[in-house]
Amino acid sequence: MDVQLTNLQRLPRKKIKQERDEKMTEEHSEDDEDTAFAEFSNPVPWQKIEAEGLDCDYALLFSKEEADRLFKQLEGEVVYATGEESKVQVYGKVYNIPRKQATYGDAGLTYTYSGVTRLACPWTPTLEYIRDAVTKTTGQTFNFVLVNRYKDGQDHIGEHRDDEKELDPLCPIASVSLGAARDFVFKHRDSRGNQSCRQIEPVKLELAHGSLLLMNPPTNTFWYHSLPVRKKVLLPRINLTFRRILLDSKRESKPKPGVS
Ligand SMILES: O=C(O)CCC(=O)C(=O)O
Repeated sequence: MDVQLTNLQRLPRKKIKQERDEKMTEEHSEDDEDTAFAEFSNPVPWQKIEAEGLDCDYALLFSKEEADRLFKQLEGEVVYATGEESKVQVYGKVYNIPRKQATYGDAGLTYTYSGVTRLACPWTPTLEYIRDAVTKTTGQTFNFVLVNRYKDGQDHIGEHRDDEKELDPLCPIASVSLGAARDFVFKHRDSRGNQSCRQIEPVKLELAHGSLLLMNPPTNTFWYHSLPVRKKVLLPRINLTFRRILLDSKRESKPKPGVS
């Protein structure tokens, strides 16, 4: 299924939040009212993308001019992992990754994926600015971001799910794209590879410069995602996936979204 990103909708959760804000204004002063509405100072038109167990929202968050500026600033600010730090482990074997990666976030946070544990570097001003823009638009807060830089269409990321135990299962993963537009493919876990037990159409999107894709629960339980090789893409792209990592005390009792 190729999703045409033309049919614009508003996020249902935003309406709920606005209703809550209306209630708050009955009880609080005018100053509080301003603060409550400032939270949603960046309304955007959303496209809903749904399939069995897949729930995403897509929008253009930044204008071309602003996205150009943010891309340039990130090129000057983000320090990518090198050497041993830039490798991952799959079934005990160490691999170079076909892109560059960096991790930023709140002090002391770590994130373990593909057999490696990464410590968050302190937020840069631009990452903080983008994180806050995502929060203003979605009402969700994030304490960590994984940065992936693809130098051109040869760089890619294979099929995987973002379902690590330290992620808050109730928080969407917010994916901001800057630079070259790239295809992005979701595949249902039951319809992958030789052992697939069902035929479920993949969901294919193109992630534009300045866009925001929200992967809401339980998407990452049922669907793998990837950014395939596209040899015709000659320009770089930076992707930021904002996440909420559970603090140690909350990790033990993690409920699984969509699984009863
Ligand atoms: O670059 C992208 O759009 C995908 C990144 C991704 O899959 C991830 O950070 O888990």
